[in-house]
Amino acid sequence: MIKAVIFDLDGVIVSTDELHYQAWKKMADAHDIEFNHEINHRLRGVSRMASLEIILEKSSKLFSQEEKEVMATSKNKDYVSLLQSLSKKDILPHVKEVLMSLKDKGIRVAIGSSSKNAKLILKQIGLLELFDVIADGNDIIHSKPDPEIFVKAAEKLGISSNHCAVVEDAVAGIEAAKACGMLAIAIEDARKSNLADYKINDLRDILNLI
Ligand code: B16
Ligand code: MG
Repeated sequence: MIKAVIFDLDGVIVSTDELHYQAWKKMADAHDIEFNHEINHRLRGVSRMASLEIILEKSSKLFSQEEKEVMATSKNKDYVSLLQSLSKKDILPHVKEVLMSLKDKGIRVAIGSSSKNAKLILKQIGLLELFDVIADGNDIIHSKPDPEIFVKAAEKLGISSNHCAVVEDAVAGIEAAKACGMLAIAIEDARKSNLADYKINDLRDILNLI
């Protein structure tokens, strides 16, 4: 029996893909590193430092850990300033009605996001207060596909993993959910995953599954 649904943030609740792209692009251009939307797509659900490593695959130059920290910090500074433009209108379709319906059924709702900016993003789109629990990039050491983020969310909820469902748009997120025994619901890109328990086209489909 499912008692809680843990939502990934970026790609499920709101799309910040293009803002990540613009901020990484500025950093990559400054270092003459090739970066495009295709590479940006590989960064979905991947932590900030792991994203940087993917971008640096295109660079022939080797960077020290210190230089990498500077690059990631500068990208994040630009990304955070771009986040100021986010508002309610950026909430993805049917998010609010699904959250309200789940809450009406007595099912608790949580966020399990790799982003260290998750709370800022939720505040910008006016959904911060709606979630019972938020587990984000600040709570973990290992990012998806490691299950740590969802284990943390379940701990914060006080609900055991086998009573939790995860909604994810990234294949790595589905792997993470299955690695800790949760029900894995895939939307968008995550539908490619063979591990998903359910593949949905519309967020409202969750209401027929739970
Ligand atoms: P930050 P999610 C992820 O969010 C994004 O999909 C990914 O592109 C980003 O690199 C990661 O958060 C870290 O974000 O730099 O803000 O800490 O999909 O797990 O909600
Ligand atoms: Mg995502």
